[in-house]
Amino acid sequence: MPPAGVIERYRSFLPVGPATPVVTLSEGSTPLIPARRLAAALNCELRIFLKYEGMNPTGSFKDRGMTMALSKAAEAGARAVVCASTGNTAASAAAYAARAGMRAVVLLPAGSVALGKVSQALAYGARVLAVEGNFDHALQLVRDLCDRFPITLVNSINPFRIEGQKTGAFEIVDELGRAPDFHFIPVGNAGNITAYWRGYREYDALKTSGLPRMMGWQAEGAAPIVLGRPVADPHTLATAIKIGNPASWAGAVAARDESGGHIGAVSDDEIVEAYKMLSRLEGVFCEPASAASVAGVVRSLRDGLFRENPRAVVVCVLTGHGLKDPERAIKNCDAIPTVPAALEAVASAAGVS
Ligand code: AN7
Repeated sequence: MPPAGVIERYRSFLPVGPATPVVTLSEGSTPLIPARRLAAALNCELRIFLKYEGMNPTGSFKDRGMTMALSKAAEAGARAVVCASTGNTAASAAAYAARAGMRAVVLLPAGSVALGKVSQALAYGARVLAVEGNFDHALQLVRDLCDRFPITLVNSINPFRIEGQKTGAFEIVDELGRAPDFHFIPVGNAGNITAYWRGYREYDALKTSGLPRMMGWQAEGAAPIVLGRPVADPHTLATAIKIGNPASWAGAVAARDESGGHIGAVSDDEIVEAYKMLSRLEGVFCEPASAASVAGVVRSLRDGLFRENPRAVVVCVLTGHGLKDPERAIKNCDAIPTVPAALEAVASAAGVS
């Protein structure tokens, strides 16, 4: 059993000392699941693995960064933290702040956050504010707030967030025994692709574990890095990555260019298709934004990316749990038939009679 929490598991790689109070919920050590039925359905021989980050304590990868951000905030004597969020950062910040005995303030773009995430932020006791604007507006407000008032920013522009999140790459290499050939990952504010690339590089420098090509995926309606300019009014049903001006833009471009990778865009239809395949073929339920990584694999197969290496090792990061966005799951399916409480009716409706 690895030690509980990413700070203890990877302490020597992280900027913590003996005096740092470790604020943890035993995050990390998430499953790396082989996806053979998915590969078969895609008619390919790729060795696809799903890094199921929905299995973190608040249901997303944000917990890896938040254990670091809140531990360092506690070490510095902070009393309150704040973030702007499409939802998962808010849920995670609220949980780790509760754990640390601190106040959390979270700014959400009004009407654009999935239900599960809102319910979490409220349940963990954060001060939740709905901003009449999009994520990019909310992030600017949070930056200004932190310039003026004594409150610690825990968005991924906080460098400790990226430090914590790089542990995802360590776990993948520890489990595979080497880096994958390709690393597919959704891109929103671009902190996570920056973090994974840093993690792979640090491990490679120490263990010559190799480096993957970093394959980042944005939603077509929110693809500033692909377009090469900010998007003023981003839109996508994958609300987690509905971001028009990513804070870690430069980090994402560096990861792409240094690794010989690619950042592309997939449509909402492609995202939903991948989302359905994951749950129906593999029993792995992720939120729509997470499925952008797998939609990226489908697109890359079509574009012939794997022609030279059809049996490549491919990791897809599934960043958030499907239960984050129950409304989307239900919208994608037929209505549930209501039946009389009678055997014949049930057998007939079940399709077994
Ligand atoms: C499920 O919570 O930006 O590229 O405010 O929730 O590191 O931003 C969430 C982002 C991918 C993109 N998948 O990661 C927020 C927020 C899920 C996410 C991303 C997010 P980054």
